[in-house]
Order: sequence, then C-alpha cells, then structure tokens
Amino acid sequence: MLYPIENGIREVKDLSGLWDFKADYDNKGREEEWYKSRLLDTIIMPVPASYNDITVEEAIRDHIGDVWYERNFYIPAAWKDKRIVLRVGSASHHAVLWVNGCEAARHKGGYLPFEAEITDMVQIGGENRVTIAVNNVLDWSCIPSGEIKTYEGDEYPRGYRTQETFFDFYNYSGIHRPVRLYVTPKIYIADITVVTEIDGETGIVDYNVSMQGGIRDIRIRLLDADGNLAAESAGTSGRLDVQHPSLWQPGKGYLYRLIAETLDSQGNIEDSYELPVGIRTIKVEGNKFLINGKPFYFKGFGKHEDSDIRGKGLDEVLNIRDFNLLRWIGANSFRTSHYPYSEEVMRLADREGMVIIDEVPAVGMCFFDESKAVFREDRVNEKTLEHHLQAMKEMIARDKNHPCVVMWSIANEAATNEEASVPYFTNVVEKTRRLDPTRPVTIVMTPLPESDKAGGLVDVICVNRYYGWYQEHGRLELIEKLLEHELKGWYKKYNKPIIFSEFGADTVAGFHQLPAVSFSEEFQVEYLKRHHKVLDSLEFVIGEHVWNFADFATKQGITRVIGNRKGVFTRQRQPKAAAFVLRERWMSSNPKWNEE
Ligand code: BDP
Repeated sequence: MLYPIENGIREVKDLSGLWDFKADYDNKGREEEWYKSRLLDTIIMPVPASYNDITVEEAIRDHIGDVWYERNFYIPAAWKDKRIVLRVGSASHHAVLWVNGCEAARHKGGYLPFEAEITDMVQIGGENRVTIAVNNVLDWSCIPSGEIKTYEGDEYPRGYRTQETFFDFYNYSGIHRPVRLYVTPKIYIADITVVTEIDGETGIVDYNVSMQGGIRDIRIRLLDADGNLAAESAGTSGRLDVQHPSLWQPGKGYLYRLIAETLDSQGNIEDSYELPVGIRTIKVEGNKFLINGKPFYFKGFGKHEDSDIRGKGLDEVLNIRDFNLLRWIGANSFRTSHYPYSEEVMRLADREGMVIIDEVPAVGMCFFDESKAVFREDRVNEKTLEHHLQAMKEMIARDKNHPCVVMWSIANEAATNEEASVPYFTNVVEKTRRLDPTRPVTIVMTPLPESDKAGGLVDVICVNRYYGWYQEHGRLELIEKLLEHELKGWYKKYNKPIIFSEFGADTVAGFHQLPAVSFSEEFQVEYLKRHHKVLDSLEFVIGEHVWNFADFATKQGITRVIGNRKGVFTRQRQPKAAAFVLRERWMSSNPKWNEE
C-alpha cells in the first residue's frame, strides 16, 4: 500500500483540521442513518487527535461505542477524469466511512490505514460531505482484545458497563492520523515492492510495480540523494544495480529515490510515484543480528504514541522532539510498542537511520494468572487469529519498503506458556514469513524460559522482565543474579540471540531519596545500572530497550499515579536523572556496540 504523495501528476488534499463531532451516547446513529444528512448538535473536534482529552467532559473521555465525525470538502473541477481516493491514516478501532451519504469503506483495526475510491460518489467542482463513525469497543475478536463488562445488580445504574482492556495504555480513541484525499490517473501505479541485497561492491534493488486500470509501459529510475541517476530499468519488475552504493545504515539513513513512471501511447508520463529506498541487508546468524553484514546492538526504548491533550493523535512537532531526544541519548532503535506507529514516523525513521522493530497490536493476550487461560474458545480464538493475520497483512503491506523496519514483532507478552498458543503462533509466524521472507520475526516474551513453548518459532527472542519492580519489588541487590539466571535460561533453551526488550521502574520526576527507594529518580538510575552490568556480560544479548521512552497515559489503577511513570523522559519530553545515565552509557564506547 502506497503512502499518498504529491508530484507533478498526483495531488494530495489534507482534510486535517476542525471537524464536527458527536458522541452517540444512545447508540442510535447507525439505525437513524445519521450519515444521510448533516449531523445535528455537534461540537468541534480536531483531526488528527484522540477525542478523549480534548473536552472537559468525563462522558466523552470515557465514552464506549460510536462517535461521529463530519466535515465538508471541495473537489476541484480540475480533478475531472481523475481517480479520487479518500484515505484515513488510522481510526481507533473500527470505522465506517460515508461520502455524501454513501458507504465508501469499513475497517477494523485501530492503527493501520484504509482507503476507498470515491470518484463516483462526489460532485466534481462542488461541495461534498464525509462522515466517519468511529467505534472504540474491543472484544476478543480484535487485537488488542478487550471485554465489555456489564453490571447487573440493582446497586448499579441501569445499563452500566465498562470497557475492560488487558493492556497498559489508555484506550485512546478517534481519528488519530490524517484523513487525505488524493488523485491518480485512472490507469495508475497501485503498489511497489522493493527488496535490497548487497553483492560485493554492488547494491541490488529488486523491484515490482503493480498497476491497476490498464497496462502501460513503465520506466524506473533510481536517483541518489543528490538527484544523480544511479540505475535505471523498464517494465513492471526487474533489478537495479548500483555500483559502490551508499548504504542505509543505523544512524545514517541514506535514501535513494526510486521513481516509477507509466507512459501513455505517445510516450508521455501518465502516472508517477516516488519511493524512498534504503539499500541494506538484514540477517540473523548464530547469536548475531547483522545489518549490512555487521553485528548490530539495539540501544533504545519501547515507546508509545502518546502525549498531553492530543493522546495518540499524530503530532509532527512531538515526533521531531522525540527523534532529537533519541539522538541526544545515543539510542539507535525503538520498538513500536504496542501497535504500528504512523506512516509519518516510519518515514522519519528511514531518513534518520533509526532502526525499528515493528509491532502488530497483539497485546494483552496474557492474564499473569496461572489459573486463567487465554488461548481458549471464548478468549483468543479463531476470530482473534483471523484479525491478527489480517493486521499482519495490512502492516506488512504498509511497511514492507521501509529500510528502518528490521524485524516484525507479532505479539507482546502473550501467554506462550499455554500449549494452545503454539498452533496459534505457528500460524502467525508462517503467514508473516510468507508475506515477507526478508525480515526476521520475534515474539516479545513474558513467561519464564522453563514454561515458554513458542520460542522455537521465532528468529530472535525478545524478553520483558522487571526484577526489582514487579518481581522482588525494591530489592535492587537481587537484580543481577536473577536477570543473569533468566537470560542464560533463554539462551540455553533456544540458542537464539536475545533482546532485553523491556525493563523499567516507575519514577516520579522530582522525587529524590538517598539511599534510593522505589519511585525516586535515584532508584531508576540504580535499577538501570544493575541491569547494564549483566547485559554487558552476556554475549548472546544483542540489545536493550528500556521501558519506556516517556511517561504515558494508562487507565486508572492503584499502581498508576496518573499514568505509567517508567519514562526516562517525562510525558512533556524532559529528562529524568536516568536519561543522563543512559546517555553516558550509550554515547561511550563499549565492546557490545560493535562499532569500528
Ligand atoms: C509490560 C508491558 C507494558 C507495560 C509494562 C509496565 O509490556 O505494556 O506498560 O509492563 O507495566 O508488561 O510498565
């Protein structure tokens, strides 16, 4: 799936801005066909943004069910004879899209884009209306999964219900990424896939272009970053050889520009699309993760798309601040915990040479309670699997060409100690490998190695563990022995490289205690340092991702003092003491970093 871009042929019109909005408290909008005419009694809502924290109404913040968005837009007369597409970057978690009252698209899954051709639904040269119903209900047929809990007793208000979620981030809802109109010719480039290889001094770009609406001659040019022609070809698929290529490398996101053009019968350019291409290779070999044949050590974080007021809404200002902080602290990578991030973040990571573990929203498939199985008929079941596979397909279709993406994470902390998780994940791993044979696959693990059953399926073992926090809380002195014991256990069992993908301590910025106690800045510092000693001593550990980059919102709970405070930065993106410790570690030399 191609990201909408502008060039001399294609145009994009961004419908971000102020929309009319209405929460459907009585759940009657669909039945009353609200999409047929203008919404009544609306309030103003910005797009993109989560709607939850914009108003001062608890009822809107905590709303369960449909909300409605609407706005008018114009189609320029010049778009006559074009193919017109409406594209939603993401809507959490289910959406129906109507244009002038006609249904144009439906989508399930809160963190991936969807689009519809609307050419025949719009008035060219006139005013049009788009209506989007967004629903945030999560059940076991979705990833992430959830449950609606109803309260029957007389002591509760009639019909009282809550949305139960089994993951540790606020269930932000709404239209989180831009809504855009774009146009292409009627015979158009529908998709491009590139796979890169390196053979000695030659960079190889294998490409495949798919067209829709007809057949045309295709011309392919690969330009270097200065605009010089590096290679060219013709036809829908082929190979471009670049002699002495500038490689895409961690920290140095060198990008070529692949320009695909279709030619009409007179040889005029009819459609054109420009794809950034990074030439690089990835391979897991023994206990090493190789990028361009060199061992790579992951330094960085699990992150979230999360900030004050706009929640999970795309914020380019925040994204640039985050990348500046990542660079400042010496991080070279992050995981898109626990869902695919915006396309804008992925494009930024390509440019910045940031290495990404791309995660599908399979989070919360574990109750941390031995007596409660998750992989069973009425919880994670066939329907969940169906949606999981669909999300993998959409995520790979969206992100397959990003050089920054080096691995697919197919789940975070699933109950892989359960026998029934094995056929389930066998299915997901096989499908993922079929869709993309070029990237390794991981599951981010939570059981102890003794009880895990799924590690054999994946290429890299990611492990989350909180010794000194959730286990043996406050006992900093136990961290080293416990951690070493566990990591050696994983390696012994599977003989695969390990990324320590989550460890962290809630830390309230400005709280100080000497000697350290939990929640103080001193504790977070000490906690990290103890981990570093162990990580440095184990050669099969190929990375460390601290949990979390920044404080983030969660549901209310007795262990959450206004959200999760494990951030190394505050939610406002200012450093806690731990940030300086990480900076010192990650910016100084260490045999682990494998740097020349
Ligand atoms: C891990 C989860 C992560 C949580 C973290 C925590 O993967 O989503 O936020 O614990 O509790 O289990 O801080």
